[in-house]
Amino acid sequence: MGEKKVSIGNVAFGGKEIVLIAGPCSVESEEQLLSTARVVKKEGARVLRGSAFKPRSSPDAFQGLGKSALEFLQKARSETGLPIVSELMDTSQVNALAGTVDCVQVGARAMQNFELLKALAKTNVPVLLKNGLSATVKEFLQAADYLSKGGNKNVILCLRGIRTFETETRFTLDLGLVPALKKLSGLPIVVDPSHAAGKRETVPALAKAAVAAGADGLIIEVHPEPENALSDSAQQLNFSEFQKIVPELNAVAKAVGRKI
Ligand SMILES: [Mn+2]
Repeated sequence: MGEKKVSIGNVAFGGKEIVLIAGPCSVESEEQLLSTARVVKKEGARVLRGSAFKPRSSPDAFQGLGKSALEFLQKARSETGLPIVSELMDTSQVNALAGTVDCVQVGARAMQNFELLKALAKTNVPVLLKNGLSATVKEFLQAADYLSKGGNKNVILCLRGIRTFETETRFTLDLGLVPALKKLSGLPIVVDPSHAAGKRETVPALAKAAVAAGADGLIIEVHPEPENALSDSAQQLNFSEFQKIVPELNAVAKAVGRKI
């Protein structure tokens, strides 16, 4: 458990309870988001994820629905009661997101966008800060310092793996960093098995291993029809796959003295 608790809405991270954050990679339609929100809530997720603005490697890839996605997220929150987390990429989106969502996600590619971190430091919105694709632990913690030393102490670190020479998994996830980062930062640590794995069949094993390693939360991509998803199609779980892993995660959590 982290020394410091950080809450997204009324959901605390860093206590005995391990928090499941789940939802689609991208918000694609109202129905896609709402149907996913209902299922993940029923299975025990406490926070809903869904990106409105997408940082994509290719300019030809789906860039996100933007403002209308934020409206769908708010609708999903009012229907299910789940607080919402969504990603932002630059300072121009701070006002739109900080006033709308319960937590902003700073993605791997923005971890060293220092102007963005400085702008978020001036708000109180909880930040889910992902490690950069090739960031060292020191650089990751320095990015977190931009937020906390700038005035925003509501920081949750998210491990999503780094780029190595290995291509079998999308990114290489060093779970030894869960206890290391807790000790170094005292902050709650969330693990993202979806982006690390890059393919859905690897997600359950990484998720369970992360719980065993002491993660305070997991962020898992879930989509009604992953094969037709507009982003990260290969790694999103469908509803039955998500339903299947939750009891397994519960069992691992219990084995390490925690609960989901
Ligand atoms: Mn994704």
